[in-house]
Amino acid sequence: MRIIHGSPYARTNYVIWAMKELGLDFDVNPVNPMKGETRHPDYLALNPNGLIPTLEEGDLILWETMAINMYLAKTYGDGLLWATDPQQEAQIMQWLAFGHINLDKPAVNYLLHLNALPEEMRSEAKLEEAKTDIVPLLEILDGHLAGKDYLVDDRFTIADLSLAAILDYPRKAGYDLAKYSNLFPWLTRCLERPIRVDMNKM
Ligand SMILES: N[C@@H](CCC(=O)N[C@@H](CS)C(=O)NCC(=O)O)C(=O)O
Repeated sequence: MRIIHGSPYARTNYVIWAMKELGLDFDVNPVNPMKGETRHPDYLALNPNGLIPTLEEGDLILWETMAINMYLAKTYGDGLLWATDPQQEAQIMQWLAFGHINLDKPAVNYLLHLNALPEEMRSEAKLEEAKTDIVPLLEILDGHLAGKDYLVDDRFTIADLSLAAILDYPRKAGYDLAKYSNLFPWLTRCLERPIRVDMNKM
């Protein structure tokens, strides 16, 4: 039995997308941070950080989106979402770290503090910080993608999936990504995958 605890509108969607691409069966246990459900003792017993998502797969309890998606891709995505040699594996990990450690915070904060959080929780300073911090990261990605369809090995891997899911937040918030002539077609290519299109309809 595989359960993803979280909300499809939060970072949980990165994991749901990966499981769907891999053709894995799973149930979603809805956990809503806005209702305080991440602070419930039963949830904290699964994830002491009180954050979503958490993956439960048999005896395995795993938190941190990057670790969950690496585990899923590595375990079930041989030659599909994961690497076929150690150098590709290292490059996938490089881009995952870049995405989850560097890009995720300004990308998500841009949406949250622009309009997704309730008005009283929004911060103009955090929005400005996100706007400043995201620019050099988008330039790095755009530069890397020149002449490439995908980040690593010119095929769709968990690195593309994770970074595209991260960038879907500012895209949905109307951030002008179209001016990045390499990044934008790549992002469109990833987000137009049928599974993602279906997810974005929900
Ligand atoms: N580094 C964590 C971040 C998880 C995270 O911040 N999740 C948000 C929702 S997208 C959350 O649970 N927020 C609730 C809170 O901050 O109390 C990961 O990638 O899994």
